[in-house]
Amino acid sequence: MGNKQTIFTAQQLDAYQDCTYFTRKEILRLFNRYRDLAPQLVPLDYTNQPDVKLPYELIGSMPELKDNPFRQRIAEVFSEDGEGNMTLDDFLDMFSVLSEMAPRDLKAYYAFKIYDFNNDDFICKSDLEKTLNKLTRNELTEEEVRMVCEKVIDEADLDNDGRLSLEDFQHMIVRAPDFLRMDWKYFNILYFHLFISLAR
Ligand SMILES: [Ca+2]
Ligand SMILES: [Ca+2]
Repeated sequence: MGNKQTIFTAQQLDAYQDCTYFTRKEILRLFNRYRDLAPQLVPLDYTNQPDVKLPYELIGSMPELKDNPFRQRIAEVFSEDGEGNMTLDDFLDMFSVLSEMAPRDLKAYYAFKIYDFNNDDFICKSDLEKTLNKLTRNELTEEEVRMVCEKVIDEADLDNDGRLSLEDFQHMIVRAPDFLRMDWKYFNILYFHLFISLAR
């Protein structure tokens, strides 16, 4: 077979290994998954860094994302264009942060960004309401959502400015040891339990 690895240069693969939690083999496997989403768009040669982006519709249809109520938001946060359309680098970043190997602080940082819907670096009441509505798939009444959000802010807002900074958020998730395991599957479930336990 010879050297079938002509997709990336050795330097490119080293760089991907340095900025993700993946081995070369895993990086190549993810490249293949990325390419399988649109073989007509993604070349087999990345050595000259082609300017390729896959549309959100393809990314959001992947098994890891398709049932996740936050799929669009996750793709937005990890995409350089902020609209969920992903380059290969964006794609590898997303899988890396949501992999088992990524440290808790990094997961917390991205979780914070995902729940900060209006990108103002704070999770405020309207962000929380959106989050909760997505988590419960609109099964709670407006009044229930409002109560839970108020309690969460009440509990977690350490500096009493009525919203959660990244620091408030990090303190909050320290109480949820399972947060470390946050990956595709646990991502929503844990956050939901955290919400409910804080609201009690
Ligand atoms: Ca916000
Ligand atoms: Ca605060």
